[in-house]
Amino acid sequence: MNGNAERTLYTFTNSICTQKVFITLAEKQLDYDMHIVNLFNNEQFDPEYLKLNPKGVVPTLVDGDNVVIESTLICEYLDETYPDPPLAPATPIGRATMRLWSKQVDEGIFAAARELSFSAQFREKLKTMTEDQRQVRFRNVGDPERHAAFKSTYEEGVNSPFVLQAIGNFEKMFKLLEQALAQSGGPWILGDSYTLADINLTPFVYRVEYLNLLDLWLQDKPRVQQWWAMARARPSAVATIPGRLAAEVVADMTHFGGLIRDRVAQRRQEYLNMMQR
Ligand SMILES: N[C@@H](CCC(=O)N[C@@H](CS)C(=O)NCC(=O)O)C(=O)O
Repeated sequence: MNGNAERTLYTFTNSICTQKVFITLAEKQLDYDMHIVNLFNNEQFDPEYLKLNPKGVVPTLVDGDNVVIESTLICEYLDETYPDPPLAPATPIGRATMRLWSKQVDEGIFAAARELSFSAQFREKLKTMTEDQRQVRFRNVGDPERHAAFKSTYEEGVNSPFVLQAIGNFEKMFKLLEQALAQSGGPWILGDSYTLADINLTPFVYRVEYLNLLDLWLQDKPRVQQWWAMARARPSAVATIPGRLAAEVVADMTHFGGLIRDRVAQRRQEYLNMMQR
């Protein structure tokens, strides 16, 4: 990073979607400035910011004249614009396989990590707000499904049906990951090369690890364990995830995740029983 980069990344502390963009930028050794959009102060709904990102979310990348939103698309944009080192397979089928992983993140794993984080931690933060502040926060969650999840995880915590769905999404993803690694032969998801498939998953696996929950899913998955030992230690990931998180942020995730751990384990069993029928 430097103060005069041609690139600006709009983000917020511990934004899980931005972390994959951070890793991609680090792999490519690209400089950028960071602009903090304070989500707790509703800065994502500032009309000037909404001109860049009409969804009112982070991250947003401004690269010269180009404005790119959606973390998966930002990573692909960076890979195509700055091809060295390549982070996507050379063949169409390889890229389609890689994108199945980003789709899985965008269609389930992101929401799953969000629901677990909300029910463990952000719920506690919401409880410290005044009723008026809370209502503003609820009103500002633009999308009806997100609004329902937000309200439900606030009111019911881990007992929310959205949390059962989250647990199921992680269950399915880790099972598929074990199979994919067996098929590719590893060490990375698609085989020999580290790609956006690995990058896309890394922040979400870090999040469940920080929440003290990862071993619930990894205990019977030796290939995923090996993959994770390498993915979490990749210098680009170390520098941009643990390297950027303040000690108290990590301590909070570990503490609040630890409080829901037993109940998450019970609900995981509930999910497994339900799926056996
Ligand atoms: N699919 C989007 C999701 C973006 C997203 O929801 N970002 C979160 C932070 S990780 C956010 O900005 N939330 C705004 C809010 O909580 O109001 C992406 O991958 O960029």
